[in-house]
Amino acid sequence: MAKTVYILNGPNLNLLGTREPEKYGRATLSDVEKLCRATGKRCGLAVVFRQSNIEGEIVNWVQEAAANKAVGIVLNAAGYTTTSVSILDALLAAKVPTIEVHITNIHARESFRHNSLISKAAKGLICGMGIDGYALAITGLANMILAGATGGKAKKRSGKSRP
Ligand code: CA2
Repeated sequence: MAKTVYILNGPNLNLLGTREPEKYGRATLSDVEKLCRATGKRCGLAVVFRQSNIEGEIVNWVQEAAANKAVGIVLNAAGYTTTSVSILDALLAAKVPTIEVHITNIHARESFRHNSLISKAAKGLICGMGIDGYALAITGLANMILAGATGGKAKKRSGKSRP
């Protein structure tokens, strides 16, 4: 069975492509999902893609990812990034390698966006690369899994080029 990555999106990301395109671009959340599915396929990973405006739902999905032995989580916690101790605690308990993603460069924006609580539980952080950040995160997780750097056993490459 294919290894699975969970792609979790926080509040207001359902509005992508419909408002503030100068900040977040013109791609919709459905475009992001397509990009993640295509990238997952290229990397041999199954993709679970979700968005919620509700903090507890994101906590439940992090727990679900751990229960289902997901090999990784790509998380854009959006506005919960700087406030949610509950999502942080869920990630710390889940111990699933997590890449934090932000479409914009949070460090070039208002200072209240700088202090991510999520980063304390993240293996990596990608920000400012637009929606390509999601594809980079999935590819990075796939490479980490191949290299055995996520806590699992090292795997031999198939001889094909890197995903
Ligand atoms: O850059 C990112 O991906 C953010 O996580 C986006 C969050 C923001 O609070 C973070 O500081 C950085 C906001 C998501 C809201 O998304 C919208 C998309 C289109 C229109 C309005 C909001």
